[in-house]
Amino acid sequence: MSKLGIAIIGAGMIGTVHRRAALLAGAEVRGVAASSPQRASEVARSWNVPRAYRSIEEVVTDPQVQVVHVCTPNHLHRPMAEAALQAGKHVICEKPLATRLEDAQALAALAATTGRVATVPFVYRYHPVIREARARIAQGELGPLHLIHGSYLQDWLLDPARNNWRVDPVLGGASRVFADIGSHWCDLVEWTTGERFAEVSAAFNTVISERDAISGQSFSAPAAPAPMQAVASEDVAAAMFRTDAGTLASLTVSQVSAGRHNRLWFEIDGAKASVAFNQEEAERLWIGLPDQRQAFFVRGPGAGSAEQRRLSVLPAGHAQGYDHCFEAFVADTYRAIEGERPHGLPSFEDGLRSARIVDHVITSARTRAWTPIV
Ligand code: SOE
Repeated sequence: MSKLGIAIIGAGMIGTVHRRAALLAGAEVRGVAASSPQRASEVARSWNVPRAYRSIEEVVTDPQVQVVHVCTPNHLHRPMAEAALQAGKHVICEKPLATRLEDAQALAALAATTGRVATVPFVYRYHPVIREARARIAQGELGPLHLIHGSYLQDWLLDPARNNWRVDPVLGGASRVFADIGSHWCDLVEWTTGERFAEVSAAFNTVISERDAISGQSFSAPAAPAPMQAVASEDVAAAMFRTDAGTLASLTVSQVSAGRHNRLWFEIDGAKASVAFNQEEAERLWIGLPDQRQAFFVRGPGAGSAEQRRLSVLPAGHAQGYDHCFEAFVADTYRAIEGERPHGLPSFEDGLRSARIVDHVITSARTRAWTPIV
């Protein structure tokens, strides 16, 4: 069988993650588009790929390309994904699917019309122990849920000298920390529990009111001092949810919490047992039991649910992490293109669901009111 040809639009941190995952899944990277034709040429040279695209038209008219990976800043997700779908390509579009709910609705509708495979990398679903937690909850091992709580904390924007396109609402969207990382937590918790958030009460805070000008660097401070810019997106957020089953949930999100680099954490407490997951220690799932008992389920191919074993590509004790999640997600997207139906593959419908939650979180934060998620 011939190799799947792919194009990557956007050559920042996440573009390189997509590239590696695509190569490992057996695809051929036909070309790359970047923030300028010159940058595209530089990246094409260093990736050793045949084409440096100068425009989205060049990407979507390349007959060698079957899948377009959209890895640009958020405001470009809709036009890029739309052009690719209209040209008959399959699409992997970075989250958030779009910066406005209407745009996410349009993309999900278009994907459904074209029938192409269209996925969004909510990749934390691909931690094997997440699959284990989901299977245990589905089998009733936790009993009815009593409470969900957690946080997603980072610190890469703690320093006011750091800035990034995500901070600018025009490029990143009206919400920053919630849309960027709160969205992952919500997707993960809804998917793991099978319950859906039905209403929300949220609050945002911008704790660093001015930052150095955007440097173009993703996760590093600018080399030279630049004039300060006012910040118009939130650094921290808190949200309370009630699910459709009546379970109360609370979430704290931050990009300014010193020492927390990418700590997505949640605990789900049921009538019979609890489970807790920490993305920074994703080799094990904590299980809390009555009568002073606790346990850990350790990731590995030798035990646990079928999905946990499928995604455990290394033996227990040989740590898997973020990259493996991404690789499994991209491989599953390509399997879907071949006609398979991989379990838990996050689609544009899931991207739309996320955009809907973010939209209502923003409304709740603005109005200071409990808001139904409809
Ligand atoms: C930056 O906050 C970021 O790279 C997010 O954009 C990703 O979605 C998350 O997985 C890790 O952090």
